[in-house]
Amino acid sequence: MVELKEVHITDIEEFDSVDVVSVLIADGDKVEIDQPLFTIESEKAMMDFPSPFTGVINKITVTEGSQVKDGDTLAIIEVQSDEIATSATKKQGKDNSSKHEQQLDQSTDEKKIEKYIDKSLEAHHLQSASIQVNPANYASPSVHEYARELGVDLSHVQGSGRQNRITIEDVQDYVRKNVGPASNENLKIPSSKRLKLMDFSSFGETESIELTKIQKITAKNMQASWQSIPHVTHFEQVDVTLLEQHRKQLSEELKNKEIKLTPLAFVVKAMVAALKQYPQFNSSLDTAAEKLILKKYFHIGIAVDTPQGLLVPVLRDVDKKTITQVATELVEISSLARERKLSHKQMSGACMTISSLGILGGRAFTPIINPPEVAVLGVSKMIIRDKVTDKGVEQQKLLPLSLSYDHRVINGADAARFCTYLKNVLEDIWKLIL
Ligand code: CAO
Repeated sequence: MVELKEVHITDIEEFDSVDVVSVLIADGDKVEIDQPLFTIESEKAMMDFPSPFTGVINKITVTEGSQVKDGDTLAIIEVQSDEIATSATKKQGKDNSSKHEQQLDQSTDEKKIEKYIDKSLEAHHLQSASIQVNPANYASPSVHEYARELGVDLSHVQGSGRQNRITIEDVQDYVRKNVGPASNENLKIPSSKRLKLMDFSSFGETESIELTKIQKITAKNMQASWQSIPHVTHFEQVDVTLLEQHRKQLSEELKNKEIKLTPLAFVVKAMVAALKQYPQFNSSLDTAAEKLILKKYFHIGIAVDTPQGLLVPVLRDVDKKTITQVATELVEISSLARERKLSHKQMSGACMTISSLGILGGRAFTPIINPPEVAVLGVSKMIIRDKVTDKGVEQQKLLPLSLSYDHRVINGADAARFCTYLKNVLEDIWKLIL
């Protein structure tokens, strides 16, 4: 006997909805249990959604581009009754093993760290709220539309809904407080304050391009960071002539193992040494509780340039890894980022981020802090110059570093000390081994 079984989307973590990016099946297709049916996209990650049954696709209830919520039906599958029992047994087995994995997982420090990070993020939101900026800006499309009509920037509105979601009432409340008593007239924000772009086509040909999801999220996060954190950038140049000689030599030896060793692996390790020396750089500011949360773990975020936009995967426990392990993982995480295969977990929990434009050029830049971190290190292209020494003219390689820091947590002297330490370690790489 054949039964019609609905395929529901579940476990979409903390997201309200996710997008169906591609439909991998068609009506009438035979599918196996665990075979990918759809590719779905949450905030910054894409993942395959597997079939819970073996059977034949009776109906697909979503299309590419659909937004789905937890519990929504994605498809209907014709399943033979005996297959239902098999699927249930397989699923039960899988559930048991995943429960077991979960239990194991929960016992690891990782779980504790994740909770800790969530708390830090919450703290960051609170901290931002205290200066009247809401970086999360969570609101339904209708609230966004309403705010747009009134010319209200939602990043300044404090949400009172579930998980600080902004409601229509919050927008009205904001307008009342900031514009005066409510009346139809004074609810209107002067048109000069509305962000309406002019029609550029009057000057010449134009093209309107839809932003990718990653670009939209990055824009929102970067704006929130820039508006809520007082940034200062400290510049330094490191003589990496010896380090480069050593790296080239090591690279040759590692070629057989297909390990690509770039200067970045050394910078990552050196930065962790500096974080240990100056713990305030490995912290998050909780302004609501007026506390600084110091982290005792060393996870480093790496900004990766991908065709869809900027992603920041995280190298975990760098203090416990060798330079070759870091180099190997750098290649792995940047490939995963470019293939959009990173999980939410692989992009969370960074203590401090490195943004390397080494291959692209530039003398220096001012990277933006990735909250709730308090500092970010920018790396620019090495400068090669001639240096006169006792032995004659020698080639010197200088690596430009740009450290942006949160001036509420770190002062200029701290930044100078941090960079000097980083410079000393990179100029005398034996310190990395010690
Ligand atoms: N100076 C000169 N050469 C450098 C260098 C530097 N600072 N850093 C790296 N290189 C060289 C490497 O040695 C390698 O050359 P060889 O193969 O001859 O050794 C080459 O440049 C390529 O390096 P890479 O970019 O593949 O690897 P990486 O480890 O240096 O960086 C990654 C990896 C993922 C960080 C990088 O590819 C990337 O995406 N960078 C962009 C980050 C970004 O967009 N930041 C901006 C954020 S704000 O908008």
